[in-house]
Amino acid sequence: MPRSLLLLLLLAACSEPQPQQIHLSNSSFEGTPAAGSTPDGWTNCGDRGESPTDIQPGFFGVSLPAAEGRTYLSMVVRETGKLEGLSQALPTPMKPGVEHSLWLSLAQSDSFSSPALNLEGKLKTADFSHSVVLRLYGGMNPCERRELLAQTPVIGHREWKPYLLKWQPSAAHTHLMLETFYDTTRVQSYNGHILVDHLSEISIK
Ligand SMILES: [Ca+2]
Repeated sequence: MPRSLLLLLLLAACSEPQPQQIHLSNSSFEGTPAAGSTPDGWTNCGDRGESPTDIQPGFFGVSLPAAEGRTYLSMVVRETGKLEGLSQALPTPMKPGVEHSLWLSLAQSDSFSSPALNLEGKLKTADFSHSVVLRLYGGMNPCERRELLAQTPVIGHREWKPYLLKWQPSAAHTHLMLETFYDTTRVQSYNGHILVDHLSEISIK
């Protein structure tokens, strides 16, 4: 083989386009609206003994139309310290040390009341209208919080707004997890919620 042809073949191999996007499964959380239901494509990461996230609208006083498609996710934090989350395996791993970004739509419902175990262990209707944040984690297994990748601001607005999250993973994570967390400016744990819809693909620079 002539050396010039070999060089061309080598250059072509080196310039083979690498995947620059990671597509998520059911990134718009479409499904049949139901309380305590995990959308197709996602794995529930909530604590045992607590109900999973909800497919909205239509439950606990949530009536906001979807930001995209027909349905979306509601996730809570509980005064008992319990969080809600879900995860999925990525079709290709993240790239360590490279900037990743993802858009998503976030909102809060005017009202959100749900039966919940209180600090005394009794089941009572509780007010979950307080604001929370959403965290993104990377991991090598379902529901693994190996690395905190990004966190949203505290979400208190009642209409959908787009947010861009950016991170540089330290490892080639194979799983992405979403989980609620408290507004850490509040002193005590509390009941709160967030509405989540329309995740984009993960873009890699
Ligand atoms: Ca949707």
